[in-house]
Amino acid sequence: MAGVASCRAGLAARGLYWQYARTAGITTLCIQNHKAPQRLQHLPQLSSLRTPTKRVRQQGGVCLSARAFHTTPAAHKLVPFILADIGEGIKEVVVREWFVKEGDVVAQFDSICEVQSDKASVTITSRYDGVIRKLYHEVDDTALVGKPLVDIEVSKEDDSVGAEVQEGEAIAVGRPAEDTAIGSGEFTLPKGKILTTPAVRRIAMEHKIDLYDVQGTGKEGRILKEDLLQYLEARKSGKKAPTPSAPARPVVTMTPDKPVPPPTAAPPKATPSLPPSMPVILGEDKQVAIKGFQRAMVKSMTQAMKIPHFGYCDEIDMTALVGLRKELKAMAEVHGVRFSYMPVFIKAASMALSHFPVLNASVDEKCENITYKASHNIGLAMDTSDGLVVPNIKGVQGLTLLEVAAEINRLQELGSRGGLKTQDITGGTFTLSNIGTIGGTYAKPVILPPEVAIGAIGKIQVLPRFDSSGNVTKAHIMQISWSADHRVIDGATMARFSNLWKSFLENPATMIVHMK
Ligand code: CAO
Repeated sequence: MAGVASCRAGLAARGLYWQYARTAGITTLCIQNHKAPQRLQHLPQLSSLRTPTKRVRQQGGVCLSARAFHTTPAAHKLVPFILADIGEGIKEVVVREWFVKEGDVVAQFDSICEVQSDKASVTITSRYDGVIRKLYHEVDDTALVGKPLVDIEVSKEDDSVGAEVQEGEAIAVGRPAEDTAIGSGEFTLPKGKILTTPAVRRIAMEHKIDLYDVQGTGKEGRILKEDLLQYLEARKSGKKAPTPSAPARPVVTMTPDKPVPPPTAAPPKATPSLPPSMPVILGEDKQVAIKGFQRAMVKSMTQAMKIPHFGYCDEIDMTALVGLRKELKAMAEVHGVRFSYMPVFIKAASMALSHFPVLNASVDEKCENITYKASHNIGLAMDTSDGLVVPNIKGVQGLTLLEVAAEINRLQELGSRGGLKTQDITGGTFTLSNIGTIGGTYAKPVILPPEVAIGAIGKIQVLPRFDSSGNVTKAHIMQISWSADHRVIDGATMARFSNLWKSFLENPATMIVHMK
């Protein structure tokens, strides 16, 4: 009895595989469906499957040319699918979800699983075709980089074996024109090139969506997951989904012809709020492994506490900004952007950093070198259902307030569903933590190494203050608590930076005048 050869790409994509048996010089070819493993076709007495004219007719009515098959005895092999280095020094990940089970047929770019590192979540996809034979981990297990995730049975001729990709880069998918779906119930991806990720392709297939109908808003028209979800949502609600010829996303530019509604009603929240707190009653002690983002916190905060922190606090009179924010919020709403105070805090920080570049810097582990960072990649501490995570907004120095707000919206949306990617979370150069959205006045923020400074923002409160004539007035007051690496930042620098940041917030007109 000869071995079983796994299918080539075309068959695998259809959920089919082929196998042959050779007994007493007689070769038998079978095409089988893994999902419903009944025998579809049986061709006795084939001595050579290389015969170009042989055609195998499936009972379901589909023709497949036998020319596509190459047969050599024992043409299959079992390959451990290794978790490749996913960069950023990540050594281990937690398996969050499996997209395959043992016995499943996978084709190139099919999602294998979703893993979470201590920095972000990543979809692991296959680059070759085969049958999953073994899963090495349960959900929530820790998987090590360089060790197998799954065993896949592949054809010996598959020269792509050993390669795997993560869903970070968009991948061009498309089928050659001659590819057709099997059976009337099957769905085929559109022909030609579509730029998207494997996860998007999988969702599209599950929901029978023609990706050509979906507006891609990513770089060079790539279809992002949000685009597809938006399309699905529109389809469900019966609304017309944006088509590729019409922009699907709010264009973040100020257009003078658009009427700006008066700053009155609060817009509905774009992101789901966290569930209300419930008392937790534990019958007995419970030990839980520290994983995911919490693991990141252990590492970075342990490292951070080796840094001598310098603390500096002040209060900001936000009265003028509270008024202006109402207008900005209404303007942003026209563009589909939710506008809180955070974009102003972040943009003002960037403007102040331009005057104090030593605060937008990083130091090496032994603190022997300091690198002044060209880009202001400002991190914002984010409270998510997965815990604290600090994504950053890249190149704030070149962004408008509205663009900063749109980016915060995007990061919050991703953060709320554990979808932040490595690129969102790495490369920060300075951090702000707005704990005031939850409460509190002062904080003692801990620097996120290798950065050198961080600010914690308190809650805006209405408090009595004296005006310039000595009269008591109602003011909107907010506290700021800075921490800086005292090995490289002196108190005077921190105070001067804070004064400048404060002046932008207290007199927003000065900020507008100096904004580039
Ligand atoms: N004081 C009072 N109200 C504030 C505020 C402050 N300091 N900052 C923001 N708000 C308001 C916002 O304007 C918004 O009100 P509107 O609906 O009227 O606009 C509301 O609070 C909720 O804001 P938000 O949280 O949705 O958005 P944001 O941009 O202000 O903040 C983010 C985003 C990510 C910073 C915030 O959601 C968050 O996670 N904060 C917690 C950060 C944290 O955990 N820090 C500790 C780190 S150390 O463990």
